[in-house]
Amino acid sequence: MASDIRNIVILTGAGISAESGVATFRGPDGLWEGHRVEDVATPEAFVRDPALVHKFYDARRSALAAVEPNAAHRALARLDAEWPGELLLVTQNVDDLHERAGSKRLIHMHGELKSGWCLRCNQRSAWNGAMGQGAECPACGTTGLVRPDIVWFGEIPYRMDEIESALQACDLFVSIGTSGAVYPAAGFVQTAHYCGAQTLEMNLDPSLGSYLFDEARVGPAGKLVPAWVE
Ligand code: BJW
Repeated sequence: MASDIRNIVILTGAGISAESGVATFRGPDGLWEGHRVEDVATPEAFVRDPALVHKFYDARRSALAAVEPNAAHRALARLDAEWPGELLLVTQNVDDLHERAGSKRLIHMHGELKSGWCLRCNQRSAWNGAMGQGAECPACGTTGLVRPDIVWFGEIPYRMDEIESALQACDLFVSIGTSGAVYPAAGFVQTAHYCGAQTLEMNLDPSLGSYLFDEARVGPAGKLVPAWVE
């Protein structure tokens, strides 16, 4: 890494977890029982058919138990532990593979599968298996009003102020395994670039926004990320 780099922001998407066996959203296998993610990941879908939405997230939550962090997650955790400057890992993923690999300076901008959000008292709590069946909120005791703590289309992602500040201050912005189809994450490269950062993409295929990066490396994250971190 160039010696003038001190502050790094890394954005990850579904592609970084693909080699762990977690399905991506928009690839050939990107449908869930015939539904597009846009049809199940919206507040309107939850009002229309909460059972379907809970089923979608229950399936994804159960699948988590069978997967492990891969070489790319582990390499980023190593970088986090050893990097002396500022570093922020922003993930769009709702799995917990970055923290299981050991990353600490981490923001889940689209929420977390293992968290529930009570619409009555506004508290977040660890998800328990019965929440989707109308179990009580552990904070206020109300039943049936806990939804998955996931940022759906039309909702504001978490901790945007911190992310924006980090993007404006970084010297290097790295995007890994994301199609660049979903905003605001797809626009981070432009913010970082306008604020003077170098920009690097690592993706299996060039993303929709590849042309915006100073450098785009094409290949699997499990190979590219450890090679970049070393
Ligand atoms: C590999 C690999 C390997 C595979 N190695 N790579 C029109 C224009 C612009 C914006 C909008 C618009 N209409 C609506 C909007 C806004 C909307 C949006 O962006 N819509 C688009 C679809 C157009 N965005 C929102 O609504 C967001 N909120 C918002 O904008 O609020 C307003 C606001 C915000 C901030 C400031 C001010 C105002 C909220 C978006 C919420 C997204 N939610 C989801 C679902 C929840 C999480 C979940 O259930 O898991 O998040 S959608 C889904 O897409 C999920 C993902 O996090 C997100 C991104 O997907 P990702 O990670 O890029 O995955 P894929 O599958 O698309 O791509 C995988 C990539 O990996 C591919 O490129 C592969 O090649 C690659 N790959 N194997 C490396 N081994």
